[in-house]
Amino acid sequence: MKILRLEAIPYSIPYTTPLAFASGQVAHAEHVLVRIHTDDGLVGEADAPPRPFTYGETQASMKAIIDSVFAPQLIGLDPFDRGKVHAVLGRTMHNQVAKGAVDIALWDVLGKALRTPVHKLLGGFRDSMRVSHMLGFRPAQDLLAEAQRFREEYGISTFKLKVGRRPLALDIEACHVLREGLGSDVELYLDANRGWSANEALEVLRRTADVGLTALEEPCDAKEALSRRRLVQQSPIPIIGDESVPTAGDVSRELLSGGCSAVSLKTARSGFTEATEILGLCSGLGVDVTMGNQIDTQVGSVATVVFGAAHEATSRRAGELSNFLDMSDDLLADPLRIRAGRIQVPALPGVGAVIDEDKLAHYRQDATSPSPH
Ligand code: MUC
Ligand code: MG
Repeated sequence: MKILRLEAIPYSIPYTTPLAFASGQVAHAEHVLVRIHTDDGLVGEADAPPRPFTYGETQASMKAIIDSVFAPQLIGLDPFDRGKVHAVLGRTMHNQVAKGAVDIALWDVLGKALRTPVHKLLGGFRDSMRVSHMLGFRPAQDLLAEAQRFREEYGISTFKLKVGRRPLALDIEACHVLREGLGSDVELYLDANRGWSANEALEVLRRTADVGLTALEEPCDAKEALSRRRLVQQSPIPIIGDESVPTAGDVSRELLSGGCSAVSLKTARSGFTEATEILGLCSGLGVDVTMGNQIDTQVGSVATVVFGAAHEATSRRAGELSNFLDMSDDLLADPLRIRAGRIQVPALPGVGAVIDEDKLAHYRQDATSPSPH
């Protein structure tokens, strides 16, 4: 089998409830659907969500790097020769999200070629994952109402609250309002997206000591190495690295320098191959991992659940899988469902994200003719 052609299809779907957080806001899913065609007629697919404020990639840059740099080097390779594929991708620095989508699309090809769910190829540990929902910037009472609705409608009992880059009192108030309103059987943790200094983070941890938070994600920039290490040493709860740890090398640096004590794994920026390396590194070092959300569509959330449910260590904690609920529409032919707080792994060959072609035709932003490769 040989790679025949790559497509990078830009599309845009509006959010009904835009998500705002310390490092940005997302009101439209302006993503790229990556398709890899093989000479025996298989097509592998994956979603690439650019986060310019976090990784520097844009929808246009992802399309350009796939069309003009990755495609010419990958065409003609056998998708099973994963070492060759990754040597090619690794020659280009950065562009983690574009590489992640190419990697997942190739895994999709492998699963389809073997007529096997990729979830089984990766480990097949469970057939579903518990869901954690991410709450963006809103007044505290609105956040509580949203969390209560998600608990009642979907059975979700783990929430990640976005904090940072606004008065500390607002974040502290939101923590207390959520805990008082939701009771003690709900898990709450925070993500500041680099919106605080280490000292501010310590102050918030002191003033929320009675809230029972389970973790704090990316409190301040990883470049503030000394103060981050002090925060990790003094914090009573794990400090999760997220945007500071997109690659296995970054994970090594942050863990070994004491910049974080747990890791958020995101298939959107690490693909399945690098996510496997990161998972091995964390397991070997005895470090907890969480399956994170890159503000993913249903297509991206399927990839997260496929990887997360495949391993014991990634399915221990609830994965961030539900932000597609804030979108007005999606590309999946068979929409994802959250029941009793869980999402089921699709039992289909490949990754299992089947695209609705009418929806793609409706939301795609390019001409519908295939790209030159
Ligand atoms: C998160 O966990 O930080 C925000 C930016 C991004 O890349 O992912 C989200 C959620
Ligand atoms: Mg985060």
